[in-house]
Amino acid sequence: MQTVVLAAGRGTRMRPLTDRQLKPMLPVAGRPLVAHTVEAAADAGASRVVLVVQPDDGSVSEFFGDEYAGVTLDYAVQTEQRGTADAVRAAAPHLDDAPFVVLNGDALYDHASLATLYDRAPAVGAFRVPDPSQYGVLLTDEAGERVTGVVEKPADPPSNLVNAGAYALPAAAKSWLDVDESERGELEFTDVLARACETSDVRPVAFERWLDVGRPWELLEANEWQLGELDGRVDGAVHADAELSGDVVVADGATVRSGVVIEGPAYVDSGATVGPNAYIRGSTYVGPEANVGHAVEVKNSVLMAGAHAGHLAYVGDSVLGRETNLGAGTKVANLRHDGADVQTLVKGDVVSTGRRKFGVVLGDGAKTGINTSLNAGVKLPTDGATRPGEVVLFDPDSEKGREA
Ligand code: TTP
Repeated sequence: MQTVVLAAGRGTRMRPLTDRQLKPMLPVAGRPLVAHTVEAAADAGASRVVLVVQPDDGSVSEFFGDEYAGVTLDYAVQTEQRGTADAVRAAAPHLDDAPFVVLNGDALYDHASLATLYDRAPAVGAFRVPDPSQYGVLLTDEAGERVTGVVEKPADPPSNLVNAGAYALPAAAKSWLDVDESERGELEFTDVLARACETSDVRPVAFERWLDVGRPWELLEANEWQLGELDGRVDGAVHADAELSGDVVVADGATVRSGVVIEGPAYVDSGATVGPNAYIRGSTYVGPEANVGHAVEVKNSVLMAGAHAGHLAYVGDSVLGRETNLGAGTKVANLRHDGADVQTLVKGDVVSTGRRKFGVVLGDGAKTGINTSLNAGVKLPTDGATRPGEVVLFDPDSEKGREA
């Protein structure tokens, strides 16, 4: 079935990581987040994919070209980020007069569940979460076999089945895309779904696994998921006395020096260097040209392209943006003494990450002075810097960060 993948969002909740990179292009286990969406679609039965992209961005088309994972790709430009219905409207001229699937390009889907969605059209992907109040919650008939609507962020959720941003709709839905602005000022695809529910029996397809990647710790979770599915392979240079265990990928052009211990799952991407005497463990991605140097321990973290932790550092449960640099002796806290889940700021609000272990987020180009200590949940802005010996307890420039 022809499939629209939405990749033109602003990614404001993912800041500062999205200041210079598009959210769909953030790395997940060695390729962009949206590549996982396209692969899932291809596996599930997409005949052709229309990617909706931002006007001045070539990064998506540069990565994919006109064929990927065995499917042909087309690009539709959404000129202004007015909402998901508007994004699909941009794709409409590229669609044949036939049923189509719409997928958010910033989520991970399990392939088998997605295949069920394709088979059962008209249908909407659903996922059970413990606290649905922050999601669009699906309303169904009593038997749970037909979707009757969606309520956004309900105070009193009618069920714990949330909208997974995956829709298989009839051809007629192409003419329902002129929706009114919602309360939050967007043109929402859920209004198109509501119309589909009025005119046909839209089935909920419960996904076994699904992850919406909207906030920085969800990028860690996406990497945890996808690194966990890797088969180890060594294409790069690994010193004879380095110890690799579990599934570890050392890509072509990567170097693992002497005395290094890597406990997989882990991925050391092309051009990256690790060691000598470094320790990498637990779902860690070391991006292209990144460096993990002598006496550096990295646990469960994402180091994007060109990130450097050269000497004597600890990085746990953290995301380091591109071309970041940690001065010698930089330490990251990733656990609160009271054992509570780590909180962080998202668009100025204090939010729980739902994780007992969460470290820091560094925007592209951020640098720490030697012996910097970074508290759990701290974010350094794009190109931000700390002084030598600085202790960063709260997000810089944010009084509210103190509450976290
Ligand atoms: P959202 O996650 O709702 O929006 P976003 O990605 O812009 O992130 P944030 O809320 O943090 O600013 O979007 C869901 C999907 O739809 C996602 O894959 C991006 C895509 N999208 C578009 O393609 N165009 C749009 O105008 C919007 C709002 C979203």
